[in-house]
Amino acid sequence: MIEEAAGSAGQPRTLTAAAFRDAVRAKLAYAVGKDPSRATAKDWSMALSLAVRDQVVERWFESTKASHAGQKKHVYYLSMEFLIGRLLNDAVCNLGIESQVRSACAELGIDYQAQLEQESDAALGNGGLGRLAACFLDSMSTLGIPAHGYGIRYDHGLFRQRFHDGWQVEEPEDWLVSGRAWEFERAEMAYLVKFGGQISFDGHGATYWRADETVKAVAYDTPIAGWRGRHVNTLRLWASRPVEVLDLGRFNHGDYMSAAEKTIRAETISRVLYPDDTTAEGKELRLKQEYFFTSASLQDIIRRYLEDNDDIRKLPDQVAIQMNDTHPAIAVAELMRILADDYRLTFPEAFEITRQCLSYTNHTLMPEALERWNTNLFRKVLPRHMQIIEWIDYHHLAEVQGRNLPVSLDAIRIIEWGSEIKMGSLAFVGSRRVNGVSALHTELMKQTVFKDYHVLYPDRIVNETNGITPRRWLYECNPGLRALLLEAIGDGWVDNLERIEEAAKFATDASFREKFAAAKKANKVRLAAEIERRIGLRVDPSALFDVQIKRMHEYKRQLLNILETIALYQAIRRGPGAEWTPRVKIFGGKAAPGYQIAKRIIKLANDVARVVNNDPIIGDRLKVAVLPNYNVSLAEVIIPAADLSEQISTAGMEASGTGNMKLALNGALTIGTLDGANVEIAERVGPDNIYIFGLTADDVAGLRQRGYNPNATIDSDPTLKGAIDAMVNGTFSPDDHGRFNEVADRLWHTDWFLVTADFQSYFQTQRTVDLDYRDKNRWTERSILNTTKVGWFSSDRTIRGYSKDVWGVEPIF
Ligand code: H2P
Repeated sequence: MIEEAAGSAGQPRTLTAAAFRDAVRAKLAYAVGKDPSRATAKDWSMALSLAVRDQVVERWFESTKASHAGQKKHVYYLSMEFLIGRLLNDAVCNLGIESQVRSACAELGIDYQAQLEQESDAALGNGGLGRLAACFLDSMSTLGIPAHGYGIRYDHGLFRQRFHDGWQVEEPEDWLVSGRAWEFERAEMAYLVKFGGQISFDGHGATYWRADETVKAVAYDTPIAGWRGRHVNTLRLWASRPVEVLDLGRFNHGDYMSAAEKTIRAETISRVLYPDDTTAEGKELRLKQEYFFTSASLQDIIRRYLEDNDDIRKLPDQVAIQMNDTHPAIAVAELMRILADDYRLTFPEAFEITRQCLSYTNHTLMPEALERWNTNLFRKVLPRHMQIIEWIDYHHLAEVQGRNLPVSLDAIRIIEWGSEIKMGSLAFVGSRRVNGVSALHTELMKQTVFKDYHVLYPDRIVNETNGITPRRWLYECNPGLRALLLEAIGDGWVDNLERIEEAAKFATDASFREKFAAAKKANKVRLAAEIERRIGLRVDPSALFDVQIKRMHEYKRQLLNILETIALYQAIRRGPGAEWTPRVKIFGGKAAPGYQIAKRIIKLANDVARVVNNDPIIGDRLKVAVLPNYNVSLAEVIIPAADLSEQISTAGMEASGTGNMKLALNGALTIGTLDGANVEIAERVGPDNIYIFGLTADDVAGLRQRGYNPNATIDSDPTLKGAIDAMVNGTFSPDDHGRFNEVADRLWHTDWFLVTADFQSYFQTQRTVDLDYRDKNRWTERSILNTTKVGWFSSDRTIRGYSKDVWGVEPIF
């Protein structure tokens, strides 16, 4: 038994190191089944996690009871992605038991840090969208907002990235292979999800859906503890299982493969995140995944609601459902289907209830991400939903026609020309609120993609600028800076990040500055060791660490950064004796498996790195580190060590960005365009503490409308031309001169992302960075101002905004 002083909900409790040590020993013996003398590092890490989990679970029960008893409105966050990362340190820090856990580990002779690294990353997401969902879970628990996250328990999350001769190779991620301490399988918590088949009506109002295929969604629950362990919410992920485990008849006839066929088909649905959807099979699988988790979640939401309530019409009083992007947008039709077909409400009633429950977050204006489904495929997989969407579209149009407003009817149609369903439109029409993720992005939503809808529903679009959790992104990942802040201003900033500004006054204090610089240096030493361990490259920790970490995408313009690297390389070669500011360019990011040009840009980065890093003329003046398999855990090592944060997207294209916030909070200065949340970061840190360059969103729109011709720009800029020429003359690809022709051709001919248009301004700004970095005191001062001025970007602030403007919910304490 663990001795601890009983704590009531909301009160931190005390746990002794000795009690915790005994608990770990007991877990090792009775849960893992190992003797200490035989236990491997994995076994210890499992025992440790299970002992910590016990601490979470007690609070979890209390939170669940409290949220039922309080009868407060509950949030359900539906997301195809949750980029959780590791959970052990998160739980330990949030519960405030770090010192006991560390002492217990020391007594047991195990290294806490090494234990943390045994845990595999839950990489159930792609980039910012999935990580945002994970930060929101932390904030909802911290603030006491009763909530569930709902998603898919992929057997394999986002692929593991390896470089083979500089090319990206994708391998399956095996995060579940050595067991997972944090989740509980709920075999009894299962729902049937149907696909395909026929719809019939009995003439008395009843509708029957005779499906072709039915699978079972089984729940796996992970408790998510908030800061100070006051409240614990649930992340419920669905795994797809067959309804019948085995066709015993076929099996007994020796037909073993086909006996298992249904199992394989069913389990395919939760097999991988983002199956390649360039094939018809891939598209169908993706649609099934989206419906699968949405349907199971909605069935679960209604079951929970009916445990405490009996009038289905009052669902919106208790339930706020957030659709994270368009992936769960089928919720609009599914909730209507359940209300109309299972609870026999009329369509107009069902639609009104649905619209009051649901809200939708848009994360990008790029057409590729606003999903569209071919109506034939859709009708085949979800015949009943097709009828419902036709009904919504028809009645919505009819209603709008009656209002005589200046909108284009074509633009507001959900089903375009009878052949495609626009899921962004479905989500908009079926939502109570629709939000963008930064001020600029929300404004652009109103002016472009959702222009006509905005005329129809001027109050529906709201802005909720993204945020990040300061627990994971400072308190846990940056112990040096954490200690310094605790010493200087106490721990109030962890509860309310805006209080971090209390440390701004120390920016000019020599002793604080020295300690701040020392913490940064220690983080850089740690990253340098990690770079050497991962790719065998030695870098000098006193060089400027220049970081671009994010999904590989043309609009994020890693290519602009690489071109600048080439130009800098050429300049150093021309004048090695000049005074150069040593720089390490650090890249991390994965390209979608089917995105050929992005994969070629990764190869370019690796080719440039090989040449630059091995050129004796260059030495330590410039190094390029392209780190494979960028994920949450690697981000936790890179971010605290960064001096410069690259946020260089084509203006108007990055909805918000959240890496920009994490890096600034950890003291990196941003070099960026006026895009996404960079605009709001610039307002807060002030123009002296950020490097803004390049075209604005308005400039970009204007230039694109007039028609941009990159030829003239390239011809008139020898630095730029020299860099592009080097890409195609074999400097970096002596074995294949033509390897980057296509990349260069795009720059010469269309350059949709305006890399060439922004190059000169970017290059010059980088030279200012070089000069500024030499003044270490001044740089540290500005770095401190970044850390202390970006407290507003806490996801706690974002969640307060959603709670008030979007969900209408209140904390339970
Ligand atoms: C996306 C947007 C980001 C945004 C994030 C969260 C899709 O993430 O592009 O601008 O900050 O959602 O709202 P990402 O590109 O990192 O995959």
